[in-house]
Amino acid sequence: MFHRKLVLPAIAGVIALTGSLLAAHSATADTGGLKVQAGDNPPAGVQPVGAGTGWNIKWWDEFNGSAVDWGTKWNGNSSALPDAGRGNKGNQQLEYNLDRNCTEANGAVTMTAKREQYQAPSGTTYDWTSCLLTSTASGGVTFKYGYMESRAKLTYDLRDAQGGTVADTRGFWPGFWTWQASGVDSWQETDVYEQYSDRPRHLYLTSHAGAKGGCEVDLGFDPGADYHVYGADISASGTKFYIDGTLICSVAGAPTENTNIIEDLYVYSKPGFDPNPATMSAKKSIDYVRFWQR
Ligand SMILES: [Ca+2]
Repeated sequence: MFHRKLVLPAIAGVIALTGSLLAAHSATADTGGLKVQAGDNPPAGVQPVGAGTGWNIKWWDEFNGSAVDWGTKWNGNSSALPDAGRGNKGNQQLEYNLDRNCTEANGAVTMTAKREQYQAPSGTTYDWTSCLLTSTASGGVTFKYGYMESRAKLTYDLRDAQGGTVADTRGFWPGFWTWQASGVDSWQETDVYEQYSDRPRHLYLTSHAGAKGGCEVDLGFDPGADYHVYGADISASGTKFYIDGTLICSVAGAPTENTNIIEDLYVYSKPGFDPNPATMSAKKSIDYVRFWQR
């Protein structure tokens, strides 16, 4: 989740996920809609979408409760952000991440980015708040290899001060990624997806670890219109990126040290790509996060 000026050199090419490619994979394509289920457990024996079988689920959050599992599964601060783990203006981020901006209800956790002045304990003032989830809590998950998957609806529901819809979607930078675990002193990062919402259908899938590598994809759907499944098979021999069960690209990059999962909804500060002056809020919702190993 470093801004795209740093991401571009690792890009292998742009892949168009066209209608015909989606049709060819219709057996595994996600059909949308929030699939609310009883309890906080995934379906028995559930496998990653489209990434083979033989996986054992090791950790999950189905977000089917009434509050985020702060301190048990998740923490709201990460060592990736130098201002108390919650702000990182040096990385073109406008937001300070507060737990209160993550809410869990109706089978999903929703992150809300809000245009509001907030003074951090450091004294730095931010113009936006948002929130992040990272799996560093005592009942979280730390790993080097495995399959991580999230079913989510990316930047959506942009609103102005009167509560009206804002058509200009720019200014948001949601991601689902990993970051080096506590005590690891080397760059270990896998970005299962990054979206810059000025081009909402264009995602960046990147390994910043080991041999590195990544690709860009033009989706055949609007990822803010409904839920879709984003996953990565991270192994010693490389990383494979999947969307709705379709293998998008394989790269040689793979971590060499332990990592934790992060979900976020950053607010992007690059001039011309920052939020429309009318935009007061935006959302991202997550149906679940699941992690498997073989
Ligand atoms: Ca759910």
